[in-house]
Amino acid sequence: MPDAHVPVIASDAHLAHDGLVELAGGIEIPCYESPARAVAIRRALEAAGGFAFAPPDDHGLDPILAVHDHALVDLLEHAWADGQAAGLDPHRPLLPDTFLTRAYDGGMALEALPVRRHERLGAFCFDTATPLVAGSYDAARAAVDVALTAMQRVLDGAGLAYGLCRPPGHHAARSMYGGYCLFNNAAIVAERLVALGASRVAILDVDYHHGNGTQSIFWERSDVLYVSLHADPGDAYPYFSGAAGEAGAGRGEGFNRNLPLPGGTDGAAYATALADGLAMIDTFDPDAPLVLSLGFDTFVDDPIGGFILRTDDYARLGALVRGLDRGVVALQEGGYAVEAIGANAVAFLEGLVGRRVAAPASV
Ligand code: OKP
Ligand code: ZN
Repeated sequence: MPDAHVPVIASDAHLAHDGLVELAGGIEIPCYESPARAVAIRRALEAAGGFAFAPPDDHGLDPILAVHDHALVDLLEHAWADGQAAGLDPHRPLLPDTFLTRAYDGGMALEALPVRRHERLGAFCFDTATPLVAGSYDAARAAVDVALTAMQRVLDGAGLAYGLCRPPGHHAARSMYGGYCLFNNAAIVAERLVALGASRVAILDVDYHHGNGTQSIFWERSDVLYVSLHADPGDAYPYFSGAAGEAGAGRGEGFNRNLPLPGGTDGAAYATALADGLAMIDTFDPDAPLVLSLGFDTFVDDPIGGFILRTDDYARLGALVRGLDRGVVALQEGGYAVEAIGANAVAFLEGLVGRRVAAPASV
């Protein structure tokens, strides 16, 4: 092995964030975003070797409050207990049923919203796929700590660190959760890098879905470039953002770059688009490590994705990102083919660090 072991930051707090069900198209189905995903990734990295696991350090609330409204944090912290105090079934997750959409003219002031926070959910949540249970808040806090600890490893000199975040983050906006995401791990890391002195931070998002939360958080910012490859929102979740023309506003105009791709996109077409995205980042010339929102729901067998990437493709994509020749804070986002997600993570990270993927001894 030419390289030192890659730091992998992981916490077991995610195990208690087990929402059991999501509502998809009005149907109650088992959560795609399950503890088994992170367990599978961890096992595969352990089996592959070359990865050094460590728990996260506690970074406190301040980095979260630099990105998210206090009201969202408060909601996620207390909605479960408020619901329990009101007599809700402890074996059923919280899912909002009434949504404060922008068509709701004359929306109530925060102070006027229901006092019991489980009755406020729909003012902060945009879909029915994101159940909350007793352990959700602690898991979300731990995922942020995982991300910030991975960031710190790279600042301390590791060329690459991987944060095994769960829940994922890229759909979470300043005052909105959803899309399986509670806090925006990648955005919190980017904002923290700025707070530590960076003047140009790039976020590259290769999850299958558009990171509407990350886009909106940095929409008017020129110091954080958001580049996202994702399924065309014309026929893919999250439907209402991710078009190529969404470029940012004000000082942020030009610093949001969406690269929507059609259903059926394969590894070769994806690599071409990724090279375009990497060129944008190279031109931007970040003065901080790259923040990588890393999803594997572009995989051919992903149950909710429509691309056809294969495990070998991820090694190639990782190698492409390696070509940027910058430090990388890789943070786990989506990927729901649990049987393959471990191999896909190993392939990508091996490519990213410049190691062969499971090369036979004879080669
Ligand atoms: C989270 B991440 C489409 C239902 C989509 C939510 C998907 C959240 C994806 N019919 N449900 O970006 O992987
Ligand atoms: Zn996704």
